[in-house]
Amino acid sequence: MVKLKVLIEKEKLAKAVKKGNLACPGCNLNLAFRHAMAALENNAIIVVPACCTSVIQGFGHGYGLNIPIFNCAFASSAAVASGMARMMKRRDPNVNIVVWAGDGGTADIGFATLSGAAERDEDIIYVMYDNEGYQNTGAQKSGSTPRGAKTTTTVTGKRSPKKSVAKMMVAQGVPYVATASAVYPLDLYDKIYRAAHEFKGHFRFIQIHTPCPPGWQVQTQDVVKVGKLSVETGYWILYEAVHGKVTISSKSRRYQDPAKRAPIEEWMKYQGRFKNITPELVKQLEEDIQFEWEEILKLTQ
Ligand SMILES: Cc1ncc(C[n+]2csc(CCOP(=O)(O)OP(=O)(O)O)c2C)c(N)n1
Ligand code: SF4
Ligand SMILES: [Mg+2]
Repeated sequence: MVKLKVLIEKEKLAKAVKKGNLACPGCNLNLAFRHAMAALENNAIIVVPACCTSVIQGFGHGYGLNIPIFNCAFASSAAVASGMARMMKRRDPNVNIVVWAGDGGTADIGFATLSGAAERDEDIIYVMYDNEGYQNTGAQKSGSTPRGAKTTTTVTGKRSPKKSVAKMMVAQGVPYVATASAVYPLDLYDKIYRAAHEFKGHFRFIQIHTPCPPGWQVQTQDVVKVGKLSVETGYWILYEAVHGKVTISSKSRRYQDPAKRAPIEEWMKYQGRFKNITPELVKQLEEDIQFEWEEILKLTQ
């Protein structure tokens, strides 16, 4: 695993995220972007559909991210990146073409182009940063919102489970799939680095969990704790899959045993989106977690 000192040095060199940009205080997406660009050594062109990142990047003198960005229509990210990757193959094949899209733009609106680009094995790294809702437009529910969470479109709590996009990519046979979290930067760095260096030339998919203070109604000072509890409760599983074979990452390994997981209530108590959740929905959410573990563990064999 990369050393913290190296990550800090590389972030200083990359300077991908400018100080005082338009992200909310405590935004984990902003952190994830910084860590990811350090791993890519800024050798990338980023394709961004409408999402919080397109706000954070700003425009004109307010430009908040220090890297070439191409903004595209919501559903088209993976198609736009496919064209770009093919052109760059002729001009400068070493450049990484990276989609950086939200969960709404990936699990829902951009899923068709994502699946198409994966099937064609385009030379793209597709990053889905997962803040579990359409946060830029005021916290609506997405396919990636967990069961029980209140959003402005699920006012009594979402009734269906979180869509498992990374697992769908594994099922599609994508050469390299990984899940990561903004609050485990070294693990995140390693996965982006590996995607860029070991699997260049192929389609790669990385889903990064990025807790969002306003959308999840979490106090800024608690956001890292909530990110860690996402892993410690077993809710968010960190893993890598190479050509369909899953390896559970070290930070998640012990939580395959349900007895070692932190209680889900401990995670929910910091988040206003779970306020007054019914005991029935809590139970169903716990069942969702166990189901996901069983599904992922089957892929390790
Ligand atoms: C075709 C289209 N539909 C809707 C919108 C409005 N819109 C802009 S950003 C956004 C939310 C995006 O959610 P997500 O992809 O999860 O990114 P986040 O805002 O959470 O970062 C929506 C609905 C749009 N720009 N284009
Ligand atoms: S709404 Fe959430 S993801 Fe968007 S900028 Fe604010 S903290 Fe970041
Ligand atoms: Mg989102």
